[in-house]
Amino acid sequence: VILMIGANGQIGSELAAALRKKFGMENVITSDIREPKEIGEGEIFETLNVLDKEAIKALMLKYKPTQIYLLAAMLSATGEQYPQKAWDLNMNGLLNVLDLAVELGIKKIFWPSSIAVFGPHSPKVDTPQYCVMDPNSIYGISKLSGERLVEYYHNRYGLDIRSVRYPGIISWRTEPGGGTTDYAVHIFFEAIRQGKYTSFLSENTELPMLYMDDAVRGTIELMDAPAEQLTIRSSYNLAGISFTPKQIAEEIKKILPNFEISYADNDPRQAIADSWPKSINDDTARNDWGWAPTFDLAGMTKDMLENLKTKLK
Ligand code: VAH
Repeated sequence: VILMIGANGQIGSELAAALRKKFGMENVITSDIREPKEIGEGEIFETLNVLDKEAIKALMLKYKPTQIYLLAAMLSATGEQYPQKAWDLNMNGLLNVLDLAVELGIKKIFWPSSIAVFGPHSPKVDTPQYCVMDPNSIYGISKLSGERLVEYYHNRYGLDIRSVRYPGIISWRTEPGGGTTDYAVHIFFEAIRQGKYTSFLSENTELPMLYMDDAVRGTIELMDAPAEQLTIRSSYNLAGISFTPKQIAEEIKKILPNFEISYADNDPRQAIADSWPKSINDDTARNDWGWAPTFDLAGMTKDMLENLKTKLK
């Protein structure tokens, strides 16, 4: 039985669908701070505040999960508006889950980190698994601290915690909230809705991204890998496609020739994006558990626009 905490977000909602398909509806309990718009037939959902340790414990005793997926967090852009709340949610939510997992003997946990753990002095290109990491967003600081915590709880208490440093994730099923990389999602929604988009990141801002289908598959492949193969217990670098707003706009124009992009300047998210790498080296994930992305920029663009044409009709 899997308990997912923070299951209504951009990644959680699609991970939940994939896990239900793999393990059966009755074996996936989703939870989040508020009810989702709709709960599908046979789906089990519980409202849960990850900062309420007693409430988490009650759900764990009720459903006796053997795996926890902790997706609840405040992302980078929103975090800069409410840094104390972001730290509280991202760190104390994680600590609640880790301590309860030790107390109740729940071994397997998935917790996402992010390329936001890298900072201005980290290598910008082909950023390695280990390097200087001086994140300067509260989100990145909380994710770097979280990586140190999950590795400690693995070494000290034997928890089988697994983690990946997600790049910006691109998807069409759920509109994301509060991310710096979300321009790369909004651009597709606006290309269909308006035929134009004003990017809050400058045209040459190159960032590491990953298509949701690859992110979900990679996450499940990591969780399925034999524990003895895993050499990283902080969080694995994961790479997909690196591109700029200009490059993705060009790709969209190949399908929607009349699409127009413009650029807003001095958006606060630009400084966050400028502190992050342009591209990531994921050799360790490839060597340890066979990771490989499948979508390139053209394939992702085609899939996004096809699905959004239907969804936004
Ligand atoms: C964000 N989408 O923008 C998230 C992610 C690497 C980016 O952490 O905050």
